Amino acid sequence: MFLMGRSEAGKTSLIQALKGEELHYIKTQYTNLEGDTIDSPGEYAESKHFSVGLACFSFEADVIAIVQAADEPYNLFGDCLHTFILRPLIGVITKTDSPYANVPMIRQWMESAGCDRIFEVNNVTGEGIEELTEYLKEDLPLLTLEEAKQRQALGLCEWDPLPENLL
Ligand SMILES: Nc1nc2c(ncn2[C@@H]2O[C@H](COP(=O)(O)OP(=O)(O)OP(=O)(O)O)[C@@H](O)[C@H]2O)c(=O)[nH]1
Ligand SMILES: [Mg+2]
Repeated sequence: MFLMGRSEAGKTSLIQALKGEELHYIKTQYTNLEGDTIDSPGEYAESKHFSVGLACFSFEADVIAIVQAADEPYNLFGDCLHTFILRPLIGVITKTDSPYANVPMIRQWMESAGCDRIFEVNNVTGEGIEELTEYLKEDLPLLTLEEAKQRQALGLCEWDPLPENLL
C-alpha cells in the first residue's frame, strides 16, 4: 500500500497501528519502503512539483491510500484523482478522536477524489484498523492480458467487475 497525504496526517502512525505497535513519532524524511507499505513525506503531497512523483510511486503499489486527518482544515487533493492512478484508490481518515473532527467533510473530499473505499481509524486506540486490515488481505483477481484489455476497451478499471451481459 502506498500512502500519501499532508504532513501530520498520520501516515507513519497508520503503519505503526497496522503493525499493532504503540505510536512513536518519526518524521518521514524521504519516501521509503517498509514491509508492505510505501510511506512518503507529507511535504511531497503539499508541493505541486512533487505530486507527479507521487503518481510514479503509485505504479509500484497494489493499492493507493490517501490519508487525511479528520480535523484537516482544507483539501490537498483534486477531484477524480483516481483517473491518473492505475491502481485501486482508497481513503483513510485518521484522528477520528480529534475534538475538531469533521468526518463527513473529509468523506466528501475522498468521494470526490474517486476513492473506492473509505476507512475511519484512530491510530492511537487502533479503532477501525481491523476493517482496513481485512480489506488489505483481499486478493485482487488475476487477469490475463486479454481480460485486462477487454476491461480497458469498455472504459473500466482492471479490478472492476464486468457488466452482467458480458459475463
Ligand atoms: N489523536 C491522534 N493522533 C494521531 C493519530 N494519528 C497520528 N497522530 C499523531 O499525529 C502526529 C503526526 O503523525 P505522523 O504519523 O508522524 O504523520 P505523517 O503523516 O507521517 O507526517 P509526515 O511524516 O510529516 O508526512 C503524531 O504526533 C501522531 O502521534 C490519531 O489517529 N489520533
Ligand atoms: Mg510520516
